[in-house]
Amino acid sequence: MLNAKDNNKQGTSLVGNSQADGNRSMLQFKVVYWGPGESGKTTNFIRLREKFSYIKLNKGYSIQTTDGRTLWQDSFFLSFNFTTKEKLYNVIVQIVTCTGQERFLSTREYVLDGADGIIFVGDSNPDKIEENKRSFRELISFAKSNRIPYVVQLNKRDVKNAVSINDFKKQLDLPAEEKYKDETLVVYPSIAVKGEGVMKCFEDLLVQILKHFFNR
Ligand SMILES: Nc1nc2c(ncn2[C@@H]2O[C@H](COP(=O)(O)OP(=O)(O)OP(=O)(O)O)[C@@H](O)[C@H]2O)c(=O)[nH]1
Ligand SMILES: [Mg+2]
Repeated sequence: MLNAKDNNKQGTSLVGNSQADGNRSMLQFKVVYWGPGESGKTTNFIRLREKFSYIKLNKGYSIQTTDGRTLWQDSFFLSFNFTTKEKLYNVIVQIVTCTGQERFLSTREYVLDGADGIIFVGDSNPDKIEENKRSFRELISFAKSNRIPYVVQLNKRDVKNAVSINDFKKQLDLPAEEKYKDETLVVYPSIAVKGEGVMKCFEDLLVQILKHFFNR
């Protein structure tokens, strides 16, 4: 939930509302789920869409191959009110996932275009280490050069022999600490199939996007 705890922490308020109002300023952001093939990007997307059903603007769509892999992208929009410094904004967020399949690399560049924030979804399977590293390098080169906020999620924490969070951090060259100075996690553990960890990661990224926007 976009809840009171986060609101107080940031001195802001987020209230679900899909009614656009001509008197408010409108802001639009795009959040992209990025990561290696079959790490769980579409599963995150589906869980998020369920949890946000009360502020969803449209049903969204998924473009998949016949075996359920993302061919192009999944996409839906949500809308909520956001107050900061006593000014009210109507915020629209487009949430998209890109395909993890390397043969469709060119479509990923299109999906990333215009991104305001990125969630990297890593895979806990020990045989996915190299794919995690390769995909994360791609993301870093894009996000750093465009100064886009991103968060790192380590999904499939339920699998047998899951890589430890510390090893995953070493492989991706991430800080060993649990949290950054702003209290956000260096790695967000998740089990997207059960919906665990999906919301927290998304909300923390959203707060970073808003801070990045208002502090420019
Ligand atoms: N065990 C386990 N399986 C998961 C989890 N999240 C997703 N999966 C499974 O992983 C497979 C791939 O999930 P998707 O969400 O389609 O992965 P994706 O990253 O969108 O894949 P591409 O679009 O092909 O890149 C599916 O069979 C999911 O059910 C999880 O937390 N744990
Ligand atoms: Mg997918």
